[in-house]
Amino acid sequence: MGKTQSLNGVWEWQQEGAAHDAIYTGEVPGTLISDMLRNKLIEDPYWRCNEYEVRELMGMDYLYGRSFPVSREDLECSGAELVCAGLDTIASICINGCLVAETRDMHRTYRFPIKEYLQEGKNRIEILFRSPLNFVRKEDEENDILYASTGCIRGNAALRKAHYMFGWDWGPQLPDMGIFRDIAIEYINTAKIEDVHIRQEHEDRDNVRLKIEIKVKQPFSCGESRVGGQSWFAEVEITDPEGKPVCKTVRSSGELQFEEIIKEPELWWPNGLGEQPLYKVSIRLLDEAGTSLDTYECRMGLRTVTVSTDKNEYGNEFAITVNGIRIFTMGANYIPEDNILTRVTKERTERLIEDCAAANFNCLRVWGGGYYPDDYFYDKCDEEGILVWQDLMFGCNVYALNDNFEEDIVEETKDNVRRLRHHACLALWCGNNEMEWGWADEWARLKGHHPRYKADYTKIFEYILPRAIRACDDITFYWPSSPSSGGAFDNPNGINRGDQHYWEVWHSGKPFTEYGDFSFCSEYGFQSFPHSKTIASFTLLKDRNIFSKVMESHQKNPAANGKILNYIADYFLYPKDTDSLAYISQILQLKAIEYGVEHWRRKRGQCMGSLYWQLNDCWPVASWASIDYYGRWKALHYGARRFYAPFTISIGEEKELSPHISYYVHNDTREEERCRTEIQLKDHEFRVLWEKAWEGGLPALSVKKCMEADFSSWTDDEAARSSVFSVFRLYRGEELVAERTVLFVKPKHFDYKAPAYDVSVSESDHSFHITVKAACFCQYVELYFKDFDVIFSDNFFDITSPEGITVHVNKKDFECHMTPELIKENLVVRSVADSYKS
Ligand code: BMA
Repeated sequence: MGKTQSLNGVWEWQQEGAAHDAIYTGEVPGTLISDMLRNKLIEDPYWRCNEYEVRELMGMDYLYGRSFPVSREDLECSGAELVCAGLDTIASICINGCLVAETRDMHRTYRFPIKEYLQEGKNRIEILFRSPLNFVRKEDEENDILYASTGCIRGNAALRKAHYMFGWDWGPQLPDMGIFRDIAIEYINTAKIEDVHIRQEHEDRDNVRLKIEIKVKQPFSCGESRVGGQSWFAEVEITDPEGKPVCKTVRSSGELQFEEIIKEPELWWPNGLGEQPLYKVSIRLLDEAGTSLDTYECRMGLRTVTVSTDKNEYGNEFAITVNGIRIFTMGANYIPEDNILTRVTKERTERLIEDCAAANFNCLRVWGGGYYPDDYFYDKCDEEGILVWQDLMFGCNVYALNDNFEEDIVEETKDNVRRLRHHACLALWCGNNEMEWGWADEWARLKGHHPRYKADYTKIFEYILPRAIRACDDITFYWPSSPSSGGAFDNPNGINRGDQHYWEVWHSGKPFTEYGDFSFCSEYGFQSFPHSKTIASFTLLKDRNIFSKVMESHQKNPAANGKILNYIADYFLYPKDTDSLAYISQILQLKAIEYGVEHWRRKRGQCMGSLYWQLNDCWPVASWASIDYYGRWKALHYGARRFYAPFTISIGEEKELSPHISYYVHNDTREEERCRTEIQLKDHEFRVLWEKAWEGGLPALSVKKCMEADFSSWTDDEAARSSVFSVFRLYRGEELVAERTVLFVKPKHFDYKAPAYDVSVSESDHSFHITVKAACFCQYVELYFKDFDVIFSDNFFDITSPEGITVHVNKKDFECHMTPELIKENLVVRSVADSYKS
């Protein structure tokens, strides 16, 4: 192909039109806010209320520049392209004083021919970033669109920049800017691989046919196509997951379509349903003499994925179908991991996805109000078996279609579809977040808009973008919006077709016992405060009251603090301090989501998926996330590990607090399971009052009601009702697989005793084992370390017997050498009773 000259590294930058002429250094890839922080020009925007001051700095223009050398040989190339993998967002690019291009879309990869601007010796590139804040403010003044999502600056829909950067109901208004991905010059001397498209055809169980199409770019001046010229060969090599060669084929120019059969394929499965074997496809482009001109490599998981919308007895199912098997989708919605993009790293993203797999997720929805994640996000999802529901980057906005907008959205979609289409994890493309629903149900804030915008909606999401996708990926399922019943404003959030967003619990304040029957709940959620340690990261001691200015600023849903208190009033006693309030809010969040998930899993068949809102945070904040900004698992994430376990149990009350209980076993694996379950009724000092057991087989991909019980003879008595509980256990052989408990009164009326916890710690080669015992029944026992952040094998658990619970911690989770004594010293244990008793 030729040489690639990276322009990453140190750049200079300055504010345009500033009263001073200070020039600072910056790091590329990077962002303005990161560079301001590095130069100590601002304080951290996440600290207290710094957000607003830093936001206003985004109301200026900034010039970035650097010099770079070009040699005589470089100039002898037949073409040179400037390749920008991510420019955020409104940028004018000049080389040696000449305007090369202007950009306005952070989701695109730009390639500009630049040979004519280059000179031998020293060259200078300058990129002027115009203020995104001014752009959207001006747009808002000039256009007739009145809608923006809660917390988001109006006018943002007109700019192809991640919407959340302008604020959301969980995110700050910090529309940063800069060269946030690689920037380089490619000198083209010889033919190069321009594009590779691989399709899988699963003929039968024993054969997968890979159809590989290679597009080669000729070494003529960029943009020109000329027939003839050099001849070349392409070599395709496929290796199996163990690295052994499966096949190697060479073809000459003119016939760059390969078909390879992989015999006895090792299939890729989502997490919980099988392994994730990855084959490797390597392509080399060679000249006649056998010299390598260019290479391409990708990993492939062999699988089919589609979404079944077949009719069923309720309406139409919505079931992600992998290798012909309809799976019950379990996961959450992913939002961008930060407002300051330099803080998103491969390590941090990989850890987040490992945390999803550890909590038994098999899917993430990449929500449309952000930006397309980096390749390493999808690589990790391939490895961990996390299917990706990929929204296109549109959400909660009114879009005006014009020529520039159309060009950008088509090109950005093609760029990203080409980049992502080979990933095993890719399950479906989805047009946008909630806009079909908004138009169809005439959301109050959409009323009064000119009808052209509704027509533009249809053109964009039901014609222009599906066509752009199909041009690059004719296999992956396309869904016009979320929620949707298939498009055309046909009852998008209808409960028995397509997917649903259910926000009556939370936004409408309904109790979580209201979770009804859905075909696939792709959004529903419940807020909580992050752990006190996270609160401490953005507050002074005096701020730590949820109604303080600082705390309210880190709570972007205006009605939320009141809602949390309301729901607490329903279930728990008034917490004694802010720390306990945060703890109780997390338990409520866990209870709320668990209630929904367990209900839908019991309705397996009618319902085929749950993706709760939301997995993560982009800054330290009170939100719907199950993992906070610093990667700390909230109670919900530990809960998810239990309620998303493929093989597990659940307790179904006839109605909340009823003594008539049904007990269920769930098997979402592909193997039949043999198991034993037992129910006990106990008092709070662990005395067994009644018990029953069941043993049997459970077919793959099924749910079964294994027992029922009527506890009314105990619970009729007022005093007994508030001191007995039922525990339900699942065993595989001798192994205790899962345990659930149920009360017959709300926790605020239960007669908890505040115990002295008996903690003992032992160690083995790689782990510490912490046993917590108590003399009485304890609920939602939380363990945390004052000075360390670790993931416990279980947390927010109940103690239901004198043996207590033993949890494990990986030694490598600690940054320093630990001993069982130090563990004991640093560990904090608390449960519900401690939240109100001092
Ligand atoms: C959903 C999302 C987001 C929002 C969340 C919580 O509908 O799509 O717009 O953050 O609700 O309100």
